[in-house]
Amino acid sequence: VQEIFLKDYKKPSFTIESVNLTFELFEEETNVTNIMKFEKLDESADLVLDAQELELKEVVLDGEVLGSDRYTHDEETLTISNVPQEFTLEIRNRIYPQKNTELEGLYKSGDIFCTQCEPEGFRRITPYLDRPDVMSIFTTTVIADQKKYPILLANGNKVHCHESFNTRHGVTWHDPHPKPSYLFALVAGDLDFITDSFVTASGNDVELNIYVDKGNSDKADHAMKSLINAMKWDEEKYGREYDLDIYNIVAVDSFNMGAMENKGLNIFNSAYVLADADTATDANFMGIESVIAHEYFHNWTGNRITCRNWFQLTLKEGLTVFRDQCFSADMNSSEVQRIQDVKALRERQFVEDASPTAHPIQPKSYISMNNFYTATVYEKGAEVIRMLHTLLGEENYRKATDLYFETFDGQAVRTDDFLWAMKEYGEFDLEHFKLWYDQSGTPSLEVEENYADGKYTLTLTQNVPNKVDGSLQKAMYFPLKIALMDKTGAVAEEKMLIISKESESFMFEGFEEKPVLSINRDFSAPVIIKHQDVDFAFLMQHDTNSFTKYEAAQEFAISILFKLMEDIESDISEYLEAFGALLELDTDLSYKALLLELPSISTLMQKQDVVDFEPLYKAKDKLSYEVAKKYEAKLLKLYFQNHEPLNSALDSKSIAKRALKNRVLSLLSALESKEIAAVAKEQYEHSLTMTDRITALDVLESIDAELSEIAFNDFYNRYKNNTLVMNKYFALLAASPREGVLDRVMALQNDEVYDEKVPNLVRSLIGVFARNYKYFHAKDGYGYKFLSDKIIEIDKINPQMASALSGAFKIYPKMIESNKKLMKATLECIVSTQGISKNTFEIVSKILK
Ligand code: BAL
Ligand code: ZN
Repeated sequence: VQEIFLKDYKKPSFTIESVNLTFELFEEETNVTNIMKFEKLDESADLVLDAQELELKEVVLDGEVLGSDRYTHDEETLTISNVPQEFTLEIRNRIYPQKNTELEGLYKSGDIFCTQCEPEGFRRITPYLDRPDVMSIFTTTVIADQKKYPILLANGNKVHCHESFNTRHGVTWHDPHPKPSYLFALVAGDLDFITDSFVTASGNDVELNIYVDKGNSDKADHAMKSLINAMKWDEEKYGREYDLDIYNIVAVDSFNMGAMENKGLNIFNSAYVLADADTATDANFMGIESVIAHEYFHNWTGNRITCRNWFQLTLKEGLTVFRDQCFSADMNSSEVQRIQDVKALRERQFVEDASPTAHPIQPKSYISMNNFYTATVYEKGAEVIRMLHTLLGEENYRKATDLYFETFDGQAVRTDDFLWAMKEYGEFDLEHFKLWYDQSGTPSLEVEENYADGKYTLTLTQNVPNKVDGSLQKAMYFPLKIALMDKTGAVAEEKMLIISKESESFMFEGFEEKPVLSINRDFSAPVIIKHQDVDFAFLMQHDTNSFTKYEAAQEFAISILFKLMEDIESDISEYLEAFGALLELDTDLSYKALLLELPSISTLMQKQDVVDFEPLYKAKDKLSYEVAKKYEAKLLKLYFQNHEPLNSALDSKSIAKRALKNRVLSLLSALESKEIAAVAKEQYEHSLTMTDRITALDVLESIDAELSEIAFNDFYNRYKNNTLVMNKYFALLAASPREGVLDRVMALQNDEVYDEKVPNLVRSLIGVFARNYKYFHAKDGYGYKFLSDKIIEIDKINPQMASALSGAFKIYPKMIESNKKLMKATLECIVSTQGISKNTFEIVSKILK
């Protein structure tokens, strides 16, 4: 396997002025004709085109058919020597989309032809300089059977419908914007669609279409509404307008990612398009809003300005995630959005950053680029942009992004170029800040407080963990928002500190008594705060920052859970009192739902030096039970106050009520009582929303096997023809807390709905099981054995899916010895498998190192 290094980057030796593609789609094969106009930039260079799994038919250079002695074609490339300064190359090749189970390049999702080219799928379609810094103008003609594929789409604007001949028809699309091949897209199918329009700030009329499987067009309205909101938001917040006459979105069921921002033709995993109250949860609706916006925002941050090489991925992903997070915050509750973003960061990225696959947001090398679409590049990347936003302030940040867009439009650039624009309007140490792009691991910040004679001194000591290879890393540069409060909770001082040294002290004067510290407000930096002797109960009640208030509630519970791990009979009355105060809090209901959530097992696991799940579950079960027992009556009252089974509206108040009511029901499930089971049963049977039904099923599954089985059977019969809902069915059962889950997961693989070739289903059943720590990490090792067998099997079908599943083993070095031993054996079995993909090899071999 070959490792690619950032330091080896070389500019392309050729440019491609234009590309003219013709696709003739058939049931067995697809014929591709690719006419490219080249210009040579480097006199001595051979033309080396990327080409994978292509059946080459003909190569024609400036009208002359080349004999096979004029080029070499191996597994990865097509090389032609002695090419002139300027020339036209026409290549004909054949591909087999119907056999493409990797879902990269051109493939079939059900009856729909579709593409996925990022990062390196285009080379599986036709020979090309398949790298993001080669940008060209694409014209694409798609020809297919008229009846089976009435809809034919590609990037850009539709320029020509060809007259049908026999049973076939064709359409030509032209994209006037130069783009790299990874943004190429094609779709052919018999699809329903909804249409709308948007008038840009400059008065251009844009046609908006969302294409879906037959019969699903009534589920695309929320996606359309989200698209229109995103278009408006980007004009207002960033001054960015859309630049084509048409914007198409197509939903497909088999897709490796969430969605893809192809120019003018986004292709989406149907999970991020289709929704109605009966089949989608409130969280699904939010997810759709955010992913639709994310892909739309890429039009400027990704497409107009793209990445010079794949090491720059966070240039477009970190920035676009930050943009979609801000959009969602503006559309919904900003305080809830921030907490949820941080929760997701910690559950996915902090875990990755503490694992053998930790890498900087700008990695220095890769074996398979597919493995670097990570929480680090995306979510930590977004936190880095957020810190820049904090350092510059809203106004200067806008000036800096305007400068970035003006300067680099139409180019393939580096994160350094973005940072240059930020620095033009910001007063900060750019060189020092850049460490965020080069170093891995989550920094922690130890807090020490001193108070004497009216003076308060805050000493902060930074610790950046060593790199994966053991080498030392330097202290980082970041903004840290703090506040000092008096005993009534009034803020005496609110400040943004700049942290840049390994250890530094900040002094504040004029206090009559020791102030209370609220630190890392809004989670201004993606660091771990280590602070002893904190009065969490006070902060839970009085902190004026919604994030740090939430944080105090979590940290208090975490400290109590660790106390319970030491002694299950520990006194927890202080915590219970504080929890009781939260119940009384008069605040936004969706925020309250978050405040009442007990820490997840994953959160607790991250605080253990050596991970053992058994005591974590035991402690959490105990705390959950004590909370539910003490506050049963109050929780039930809160439940019924907010339970509106016949309300399926999507306004923020209705969503918040459902969030709170369902949180309360989940808390009450710890009682495992007949009464709560009856409440859940009632909710399952009579609520109109999927949000309510999902929680009810989850609760029944944890309390009452018999009632659960009845409800799950009902659910299955009701939704077995809806794959998106069946994903939920599989996921709920795979996450079950009940004994015997592995056997049930194994049996579910034989269900007629389950299909190992559909990534959503694999993620729901196998992926979710691998996060069911109690059973995945079972002491008999069967969980590990099951997953590794699946990885080896799925690797042959879809290496990207297999390497994603391998991520569940990242925790290996931190596990207790007995589990580690079992894990090691299964991991070794994976890497030594004959023909294992480079994707899976890269992840598993890093874990084993
Ligand atoms: N570019 C891959 C999918 C996404 O991040 O939007
Ligand atoms: Zn993206």
